[in-house]
Amino acid sequence: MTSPIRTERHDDVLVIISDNPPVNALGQAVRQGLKDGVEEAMGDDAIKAVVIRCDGRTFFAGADITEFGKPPQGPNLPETLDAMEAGDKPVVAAIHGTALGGGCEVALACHYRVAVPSAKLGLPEVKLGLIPGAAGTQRLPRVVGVEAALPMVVNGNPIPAAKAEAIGLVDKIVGEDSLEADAIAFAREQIGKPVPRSSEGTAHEDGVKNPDLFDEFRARNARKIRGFDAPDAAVKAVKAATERPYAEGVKKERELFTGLMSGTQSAAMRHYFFAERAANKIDNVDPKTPLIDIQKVGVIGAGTMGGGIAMNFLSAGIPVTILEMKQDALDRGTGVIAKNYERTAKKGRMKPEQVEQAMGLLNPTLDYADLADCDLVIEAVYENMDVKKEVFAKLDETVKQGAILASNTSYLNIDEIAQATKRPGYVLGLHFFSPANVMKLLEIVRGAETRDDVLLTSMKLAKKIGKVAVVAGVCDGFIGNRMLSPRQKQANELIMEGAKYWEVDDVLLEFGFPMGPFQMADLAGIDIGWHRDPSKVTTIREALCAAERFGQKNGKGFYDYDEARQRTPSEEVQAIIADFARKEGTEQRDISKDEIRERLLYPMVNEGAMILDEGMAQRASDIDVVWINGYGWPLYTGGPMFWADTVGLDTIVAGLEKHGLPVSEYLRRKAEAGERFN
Ligand code: 3H9
Repeated sequence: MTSPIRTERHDDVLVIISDNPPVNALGQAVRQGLKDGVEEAMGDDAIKAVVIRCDGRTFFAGADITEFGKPPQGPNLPETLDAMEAGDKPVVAAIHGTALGGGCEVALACHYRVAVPSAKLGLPEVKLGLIPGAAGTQRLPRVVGVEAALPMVVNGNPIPAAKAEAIGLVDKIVGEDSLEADAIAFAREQIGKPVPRSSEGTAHEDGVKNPDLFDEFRARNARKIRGFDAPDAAVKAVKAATERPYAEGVKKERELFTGLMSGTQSAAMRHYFFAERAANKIDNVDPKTPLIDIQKVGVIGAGTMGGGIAMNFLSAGIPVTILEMKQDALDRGTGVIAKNYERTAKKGRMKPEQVEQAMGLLNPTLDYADLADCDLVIEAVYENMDVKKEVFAKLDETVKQGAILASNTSYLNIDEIAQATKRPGYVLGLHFFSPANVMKLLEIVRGAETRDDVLLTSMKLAKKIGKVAVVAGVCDGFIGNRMLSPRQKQANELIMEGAKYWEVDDVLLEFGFPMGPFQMADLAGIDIGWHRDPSKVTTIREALCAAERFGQKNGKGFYDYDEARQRTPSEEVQAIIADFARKEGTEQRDISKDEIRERLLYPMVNEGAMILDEGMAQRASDIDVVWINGYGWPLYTGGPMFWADTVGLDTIVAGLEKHGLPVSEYLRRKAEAGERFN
């Protein structure tokens, strides 16, 4: 097999080039080639300097994740990089694209780094449940200081070249189209000078002088990193750089890295990495199918959902015509959009001119005729089949042929909606999650007749507006809400049987969800859909409304809220629940946290199994992507189906049986065969 690494001589400079598509991951052959290239340079007196660069779309984007978990094959990255740094001939990293993880560590082991303006550098290992493992946590703080290194290592977000230059990670920004020539010239300028070695840098002394930096950073990021093991290890590793000599720090990094690599969190997060990419692929659809050009989008309904949906496109520079029935609703809707943008600008996440640009692309209207030239129209009106059918029939008449008509319904039958038009092939579901301008998930619901180009175009568009899209089949609640339903049912039954509602919430919080069902109800408003008659009380929710407990909005719902919105369980509510149980003849008993967890989560796995069996999700990992992005399922468990694999499907089946809950044939079969979902 030919090596992905080649060398080219430019007089006294040796250029080592990697060509390992798609992202120049540092697999075994690349590491071997790099090692050989460095040896070639060091052993040749005619070579005075070295440049390392990559062909294709990016500098090394990190270690090859597909090698993780397999027996290691030498040479390993740390030893390759140590040999490179140890030499006296200047080595220059010439960076374009994204120098990530191990790739950033290659750059750090080089004596110098030059980058094109569009390049990005980062250590995203925490997003895979890891920390850098080739001395990145020890070299980086010695180059840029602890204060600049901590967010890079602990949060894992890449930084642009200009910022990298500002903190001293990049020595020079070079021409976007002249990277190699500029890097060779730069390398030549360094010949004869003593080489700066990152491992000998002193910038980390900011953390030696002020060790409080670490605790302060932890406190500032507490919410973001709750439950994750890797960020904590990342802080420890950077701290080691300030407390120990370099070689000792590297040892500490290795120990932490190895611990994480063998743990379940990293396995789960690596699973998620590939799951998100797999979700992009649609079975039985030729990826080369020509796409429909989307220049202009229409949105029906300027309420919370419609407004949020519109913002996605406006922010991506796509004009939106938004339609309402009445002028005041239209004005209210556009006002909310403007306010949301202003708030974002105030937080510094958008420039005023960007707000102006986005708002300039918004065209509010009361007239269906204004939607005629849209390429895609998304309906976000009231969840009622008759209303939706009426809207789609009208859209079919007004909007040009060849345009896509989508419904944002969260559970209604897309095929039935499509039949209201004469173009069912152009109809599909685009199910956004609230707040639609923030939440990453988009369920793309494929109707029986949805055309391949309509589906592929929607997938591509989702990526353009920054969404993570998953294809779902037509069934009640699609993937996400369909699985939420058995959890909600259990939550309600548990509190009737004696579990405290705050314990139900706490079990999910402890599991890693941002909130439980009763906190969620308080946040959304208990009175949603209430008939407003306090004398008619047939459910716990109605009883809460009758007692004027409407949720967070009036300071009391399931919980009592103080001014800082801190929740305290309410005795009044507990009495209401107990009263209901008595009236229904349900005997209340103590229920353990284990039982609560099993009864909430196992039925979801069972529903997920049925979704798979019916072909409503293309693959188990798609279900994981839905729940992680749309419902706060903790990423570090890999999603419901991956988590079920780690628990063991036989344990899930036994748990369901123990609690008298249904077990689908598919789940039982898989458990009996000792199989996994993923
Ligand atoms: C590390 O470095 C640990 C070290 O510290 C330890 C050393 C001892 N490996 O995302 P895309 C595949 S940990 C293998 O669609 P984009 C990806 O699966 C690593 N494969 O493209 C996909 O395959 P497919 C730290 C990889 O342009 C294809 O490449 N590095 C890797 O939207 C295209 O990917 C990271 O965490 C990899 N490292 O985004 C960076 N990376 O076509 C991870 C990608 O079959 N990567 N693939 O579906 C990324 O963030 C993005 O891929 C990147 C490109 C920004 C590079």
